[in-house]
Amino acid sequence: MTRPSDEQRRQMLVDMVSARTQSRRMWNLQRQGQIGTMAPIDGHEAAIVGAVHTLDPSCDWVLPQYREPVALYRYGPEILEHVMLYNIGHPSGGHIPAPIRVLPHQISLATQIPHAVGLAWGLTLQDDPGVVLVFFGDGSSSEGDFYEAGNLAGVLGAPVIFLCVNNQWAISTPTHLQTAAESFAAKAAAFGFPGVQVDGNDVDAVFDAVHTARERALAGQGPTLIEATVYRLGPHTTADDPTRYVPVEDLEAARQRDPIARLRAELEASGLWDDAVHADVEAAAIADIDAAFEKAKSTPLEPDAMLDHCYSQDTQRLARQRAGMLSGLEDQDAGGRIS
Ligand SMILES: Cc1ncc(C[n+]2csc(CCOP(=O)(O)OP(=O)(O)O)c2C)c(N)n1
Ligand SMILES: [Mg+2]
Repeated sequence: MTRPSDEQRRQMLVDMVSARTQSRRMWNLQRQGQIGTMAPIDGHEAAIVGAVHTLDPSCDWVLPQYREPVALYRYGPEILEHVMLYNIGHPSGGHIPAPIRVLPHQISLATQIPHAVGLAWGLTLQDDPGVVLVFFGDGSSSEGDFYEAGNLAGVLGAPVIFLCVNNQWAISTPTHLQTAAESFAAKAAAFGFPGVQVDGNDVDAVFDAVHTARERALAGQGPTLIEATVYRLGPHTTADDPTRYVPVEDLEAARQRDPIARLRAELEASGLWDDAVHADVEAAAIADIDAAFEKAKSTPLEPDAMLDHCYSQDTQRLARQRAGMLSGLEDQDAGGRIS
């Protein structure tokens, strides 16, 4: 087993606490009508942070679903600006500038998975070092995209790590209605590569599993499917009321396995964490998300930015759409509706 060092574990807890704090801050901003719908991270922290801490941000890529971006500090604090631009509905919210190797988060379920395989294949063809880590949920695993991408990755031996965060729910659909398979990891058998299950509340176990998968990928041995089992401790999104379908006793039992409480207790026992450190981390996290929010709000509005980065050069059709959009907005401008 590859264990993270004490310093890595301390840094992982910083990232986990920061992510939960910022997610809760975003929840409040949404309730104040200041940002759009958001998906709370509570319960997913160890699965995301433990995985991302095995990566090398100078060569490895991350493709998130929609719950992960706020936990991707390892790839740079600029990620928060993307999160806030997206959440205020800014047209630039769909793009993360180079050199950050994180693709924008994905709402359309599972579409990030074929992208990940294509990206990983491209790395191989270009002889680039690095691997691709793609996150998706138990619900996303029912999409055709997952099966097509898994199959192709197996055939190509692409350097990609499929990380299925099984939080037991896809909005209100429980896992027993999601699949009749023994596990989500078991699906790797059909693709011809290993599938492993880890306790996603155990940051060390996640670190070990993803580290092993990365070593395999770098050695040219192809993909791995990892199922990290967690429990969604909050609502699906700000638009959800889980009290209508989540059994109270299941939620209570899951709270006893809270990934942050678990790592915090271990680090406190070894003198690496205390209440004062915790409070400092939370305060810094709030300051950072508030700064990102202010920056997003003052970012100039370029409505056609949403068409950038579709192709290296606009196709003729896209160029027509861009021109039409801008002239339409000018007309509105003249009518004083957009400033
Ligand atoms: C293609 C597609 N179908 C349906 C939806 C609606 N939808 C949004 S989130 C979600 C549940 C996804 O569950 P899961 O993949 O387990 O991720 P989780 O929210 O649990 O993290 C659904 C069905 C969607 N966004 N995209
Ligand atoms: Mg789920």
